[in-house]
Amino acid sequence: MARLNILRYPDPRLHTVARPVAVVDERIRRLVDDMLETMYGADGVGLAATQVDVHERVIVMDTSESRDRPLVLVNPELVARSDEMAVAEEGCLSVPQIYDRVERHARVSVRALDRDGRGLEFDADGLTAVCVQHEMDHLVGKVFVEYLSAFKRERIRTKMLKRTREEQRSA
Ligand code: GNR
Ligand code: NI
Repeated sequence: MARLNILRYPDPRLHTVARPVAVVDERIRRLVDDMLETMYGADGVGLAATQVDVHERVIVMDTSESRDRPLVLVNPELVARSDEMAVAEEGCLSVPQIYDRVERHARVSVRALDRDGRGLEFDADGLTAVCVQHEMDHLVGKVFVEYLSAFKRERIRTKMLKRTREEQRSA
């Protein structure tokens, strides 16, 4: 397994639309394992392949307190969404140290393939529902800051560029 580099906003590659996985083979399983190591290593609750510059529909998540319940979603689809919406504070490994409130469906029903290519279906609420929607946005090239006002987004973009520049200077 290996830890992968996570793209950082405003990297234009974060806006790539991922394509469906044709077969869940050894290559996909290796990607999944590397993504899990990367997610756990970065203390994240989720990671989309887009964030590691692989543009295929693969997500890993773990919203458990104990961090021992990995969830692998290949070709995820939302088969139902609640009318009820909920606002929660979100962060993103591609936009470190930025947190803001985003409104999403309170509950979703998810259909996907697992790490072995078997079908799975489940209902999610709370952080899991937030996380599934956040990760599925990444797969269509959308980052959570795009839900914020243009003013906030510009401020975040500037802050991130400045931080990356400073890090390069001190490296
Ligand atoms: O680690 C993460 N935490 C988080 C918190 C609230 C809402 C969404 C998330 S996802 C994020 C990891 C990440 O960037 N996934 O794409
Ligand atoms: Ni994210």
